[in-house]
Amino acid sequence: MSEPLFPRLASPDSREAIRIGEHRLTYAELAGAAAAVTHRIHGCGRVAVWAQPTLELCIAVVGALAAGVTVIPINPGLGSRELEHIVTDSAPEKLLAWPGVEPEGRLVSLPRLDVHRAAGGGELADALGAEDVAFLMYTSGTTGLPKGVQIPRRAITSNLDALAEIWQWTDGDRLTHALPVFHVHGLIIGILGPLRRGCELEHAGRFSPTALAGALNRGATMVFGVPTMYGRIAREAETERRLAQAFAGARLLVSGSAALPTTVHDRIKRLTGQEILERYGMTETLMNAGVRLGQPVIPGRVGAPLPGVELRLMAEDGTILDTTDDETVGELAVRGANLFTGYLNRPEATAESMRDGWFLTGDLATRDASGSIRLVGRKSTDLIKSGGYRIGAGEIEGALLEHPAVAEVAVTGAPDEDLGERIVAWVVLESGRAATAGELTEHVAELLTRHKRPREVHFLDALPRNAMGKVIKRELAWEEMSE
Ligand code: MLC
Ligand code: AMP
Repeated sequence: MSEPLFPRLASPDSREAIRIGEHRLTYAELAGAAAAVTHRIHGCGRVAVWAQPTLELCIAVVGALAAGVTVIPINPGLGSRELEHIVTDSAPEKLLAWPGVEPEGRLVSLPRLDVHRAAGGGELADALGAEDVAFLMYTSGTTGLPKGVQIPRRAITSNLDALAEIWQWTDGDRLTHALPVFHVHGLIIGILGPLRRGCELEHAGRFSPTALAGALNRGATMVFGVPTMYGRIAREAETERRLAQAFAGARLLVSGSAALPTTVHDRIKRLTGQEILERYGMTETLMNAGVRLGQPVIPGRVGAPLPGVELRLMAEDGTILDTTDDETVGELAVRGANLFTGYLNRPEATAESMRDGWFLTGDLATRDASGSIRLVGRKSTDLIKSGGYRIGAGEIEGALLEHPAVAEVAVTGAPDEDLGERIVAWVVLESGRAATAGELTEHVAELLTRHKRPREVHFLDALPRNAMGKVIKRELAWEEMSE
C-alpha cells in the first residue's frame, strides 16, 4: 500500500487524537490499542462493532480496518426486526464491544471480543486494499428492510482528501460533533476524517448545544452537524449569549445529511456571524458536493461537486440535462471514486441504482452557472429524512402491518420545523379490532429503531388509492396540511 490510511498512526506521537467526555487517547495510544485488535481478529472477513461514541469504538474500527477486515457498525438502538435482518444478511464472524456492553438478540450468539484502551499491540498494520470493503453500512430503501452498502477504502480516502481540500482542513484543526457513529456522517467523515488528517477530535457524546459549546471553548475549530442540531443551537443561542459566542469562535461550521433551512442559516449568521457551509452526501456515495471555504455562501445551495466527483442532472427519460439555469430540475447522478461497490446480496438493487456507470441518487436538483447544486426534493415520497436519519416508509408500513389490528397503512413524511420531516402513519383498522396511536407507536419502536416511530397516527376508514389500487400518498400529504 503506497500511502497509509491514517498517516499519523503509521508513526504515532503523543498528540491527542480523540477525546470523548473525560476520556482521551493520544495517537500513540490509539495505534497501540488498535494494533492489539488487528492481531486478535486476523483472518476474519467481517466483524460487527457496537457503535456507541466511545474510545473503544474508535480503537475497534481502526484495528479492524488495519487488519483488512470489514466493519459493520451496529446501532445500539436497533429494533429486533432490524437486528435480526442485519446479522443474518451480513454474517459477521465476531462482535467487537467492551466491558459493560450488553447486546441482545442475534448479537448474543456471536463470538465476542472485548476491546481495551490500555492494550499495546506494537506497530499498526495497513492491510486494507483500495477496492476492499472497509464498511458495510445499512441504510433504508423505499421498500423492505435496510440494504447493506459496501464502502471501499478508495471511496473513503478520496472523499476525505477532497473535503480537506475544500475546507482547508489540516492537522492543526480540532473537530467537534455529537453525531451518531453508525452512519457515514458521524463515523466516516466525523471520526475517520480527523484521524486521516492527523488532527484532534472531541466527540461531545449526546447532542446538546451546550456540549458542543463546551468543546469549542476547549479549542475546537470545526463543527459538523445535521440541520436539526443547528436549529436547536440557534434557538438556544437567542437567549444564551455565551453559547452564541462559543460558536462565533469556530473556524468552520458544516451542515449536512438533510436540507438546512434558510431560516436556520440566517439565524446562526445573525447570532454568531458564522455562515454554515453545506455539503451533500449519501451512504452510497459519501460526500458529493460542498460549499468551499472562502467562497460566497448562498443559503439553500450545497456547492459544486467535490474534487474527483462528477455530478449530472438527468431528465425522467434518462436524457442528460446540460442546463445551468438553476431552474430545470433533474435527478442527480454521480460518478467517481467516492461510489460504493454495491448492495450486499442485492445484485438487482445494485443494477437498478446504476446507469452506464453513474449512480442514481433519487435526489432532484437544479444547477447554476457556477456548477453549484440546489436540492429541491426527492423522486420518491417513500424516503423520509427526520433529524437527518434516512427512513424508508415501506419499512415502517411493514412493521405496522404486523400488528393484528392493522388492516391497511401508509406512512408519509410531514414538514417539521425541528426535524425537517416527521413520520406520520395513516391507518385503517381491521373491522372489529381496536388499537390506540400509542400502542401502534410502541409496536414500531419494538421492531425498529426508536427514531422510526411515527410521531402522529391518523385513523381513516379507507386510504386514497388510484385505479391501480396504489395509495396516493400526495393526497394524504394534502390532508395533513389542510388539518
Ligand atoms: C422519538 N421520540 C418519541 C417519538 N420519536 N417519543 C414519542 N413518540 C415518538 N413517536 C423520543 C426519542 O426517542 C427521544 O427520547 C426524544 O423523543 C427526542 O427525540 P428527537 O426529537 O428525535 O430528538 P433527539 O433524540 O434529541 O435527536 C435529535 C438529533 C438526532 C438531531 C440529535 O436526530 C440525530 O442525532 N440525528 C443525526 C442523524 C445522522 O447522523 N444522520 C446521518 C446519516 S448519513 P429519548 O428518551 O431518547 O430522549 C447521511 C449522509 C450525509 O445522511 O450526507 O451525511
Ligand atoms: P443517507 O443515505 O442517510 O446517507 O441519506 C442521503 C440523503 O440525504 C440524500 O440522498 C439526500 O436526500 C439527503 N441529504 C444529504 N445531505 C443533504 C443536504 N445538504 N441537503 C439536502 N439533502 C441532503
